[in-house]
Amino acid sequence: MTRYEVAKQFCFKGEVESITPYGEGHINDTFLVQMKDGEENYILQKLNTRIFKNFHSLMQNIQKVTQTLRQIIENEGGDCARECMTLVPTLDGNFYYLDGVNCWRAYIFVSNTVVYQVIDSPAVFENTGEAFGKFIARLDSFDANSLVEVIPNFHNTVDRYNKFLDAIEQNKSGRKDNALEEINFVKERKEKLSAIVDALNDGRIPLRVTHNDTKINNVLIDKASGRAICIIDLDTIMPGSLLYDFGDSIRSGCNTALEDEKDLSIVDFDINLYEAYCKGFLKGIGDKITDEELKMLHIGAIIITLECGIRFLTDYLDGDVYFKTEYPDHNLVRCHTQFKLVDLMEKQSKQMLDIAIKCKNNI
Ligand code: ADP
Ligand code: GN1
Ligand code: MG
Repeated sequence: MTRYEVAKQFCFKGEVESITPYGEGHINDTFLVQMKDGEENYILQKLNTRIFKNFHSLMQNIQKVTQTLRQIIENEGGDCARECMTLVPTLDGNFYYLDGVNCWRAYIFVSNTVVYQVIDSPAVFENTGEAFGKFIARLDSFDANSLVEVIPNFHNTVDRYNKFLDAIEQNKSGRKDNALEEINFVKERKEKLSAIVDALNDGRIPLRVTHNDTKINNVLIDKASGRAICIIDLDTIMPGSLLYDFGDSIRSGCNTALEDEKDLSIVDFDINLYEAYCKGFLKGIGDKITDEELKMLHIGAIIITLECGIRFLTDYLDGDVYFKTEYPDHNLVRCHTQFKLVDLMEKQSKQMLDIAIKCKNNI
């Protein structure tokens, strides 16, 4: 079915003017649905069902979480229409539409917002941190068992490492020899990779309801105020660790260049932005963070960046079957930026720990 035919299946107000590809996500196909006569616009998404096989449970997760968030935001006197994602039902009253091949869903488009691919403003990043911290705090008493783990082992770095070893072994793309240095970079860090998995298994840090994909283009920033108002891309909300959520924003936001920048000389780790995010995140999460989590925040940033690099490298070895790519070496280029960031963060890890503790003490 065409996207125009699919759009007719949703309860959109007014008449469709155009439906055009939108955003820079690596997973789903996203479209902006513009309506005629100034009616509000919509986001229409074709879910990547190769990755999200259990789309029914995924959509149930989103429904449950957005319902809870809406209630909390309302109680706090916030503006639900802009601060929470609103699913649009189909004509049959469902929250997704199956066209025989694909699974589609729609959200109200939150207007007058912007997403950043690179952040240069500490104020915006501090605010982003506050929004993500608050997100976790708001879901603190949400029953994690009521959520389905839509991608099992999503941030299980031990499992990621084993899949990476399999990919080397199988060398499906035949490109292994182009990536020997990168492969070594990962192998040298094998021992470090399991720190969060171990801490969760030992009960040193809690399993929580987390977002799991907190990169900076998954939060909408209000154009007028510069405030991070709405957290989006809720596909991976699952039980997880706060350290990955903190870390993924740092991975994406403290990078001075794009995730797929080819010129590594402009890829740097901005420690001032790190401090700004810490401040905001710790304010947003308040007393919900434990001492052990606080002491491991910098480890979260390093491990998730390493994990992301490993995932890009694994996909390169597998022949680009997971992430959307625009040219043959795209995944390898992405892997390089991540490994450069890992190297830079490792060298500044003591400073990163000190900053987190200082920010917590200053709240
Ligand atoms: P993916 O899973 O592929 O990353 P996202 O859900 O993150 O897809 O959407 C891709 C992009 O579409 C986002 O980065 C954002 O720019 C835009 N977007 C998504 N939902 C909305 C919304 N409700 N209002 C405004 N923009 C949105
Ligand atoms: C994907 O969907 P998107 O583009 O926000 C990926 C994340 C990665 C990220 C790397 C479901 O995020 O896990 O960290 O790319 N999402 C999924 O940019 O795998
Ligand atoms: Mg996204």
